[in-house]
Amino acid sequence: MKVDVLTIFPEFFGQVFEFGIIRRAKLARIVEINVYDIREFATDKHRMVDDRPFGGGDGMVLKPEPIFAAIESLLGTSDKADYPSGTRVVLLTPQRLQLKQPVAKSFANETDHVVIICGRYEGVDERVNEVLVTDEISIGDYVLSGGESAAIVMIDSIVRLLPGALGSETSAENDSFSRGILDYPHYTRPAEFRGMSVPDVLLNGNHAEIEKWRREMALNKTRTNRRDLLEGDNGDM
Ligand code: 6GU
Repeated sequence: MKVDVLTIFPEFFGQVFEFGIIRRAKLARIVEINVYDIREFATDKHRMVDDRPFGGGDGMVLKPEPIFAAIESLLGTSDKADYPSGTRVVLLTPQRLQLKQPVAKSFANETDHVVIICGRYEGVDERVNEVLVTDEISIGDYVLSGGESAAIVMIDSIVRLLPGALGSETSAENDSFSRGILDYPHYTRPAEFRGMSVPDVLLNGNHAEIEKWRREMALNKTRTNRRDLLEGDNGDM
């Protein structure tokens, strides 16, 4: 999979993709992640990427020209009807579909090229949305200063689902949410720590019992912490 990030703050991404699973996926060539400065695609002499909103109001709006130029340079077209299959152009903005595990899965399973436009300021010129963007995505109901941190969240959630990214010793199947419920509690050594002991069932080597206990604990935790997940409509897709 190739992931291209368009941002006016490329330095923001510094080392974030250089750790753990994402780093390993990059080294294994499971994913390639490129960060592009939108300003590089501005052609006017001041390299302007934003301007005041028509109609008045606070803040600045990201201009369409450099974003169109960037998409044309990356995809060879600026019409989403002509994108190759498996290519999606995401606009990260607080006003849309929330990123949930099924959304991350659909990107991991159905795309091989994702271009992520990081929104900023008061917004992005709507023509970007109309013509270039296939998926508008938010990461949750709170306000961020821009889409950059959301892009990191989204990339992480997708890359760890790519075949081979987690290696053989772990599996995304057991993650919280992958089965629609939370994860069970985990323990490691020491078995006794400051008077707190690990549940006996985990120490007796009976795998069927351990499975059953974990399932019960996961369900209990979900009932207590996230009852909405058990009640069907939790906003997924
Ligand atoms: Cl994707 N962008 C911004 N600016 N704020 C957000 C968000 C995205 N998702 C939640 N809040």
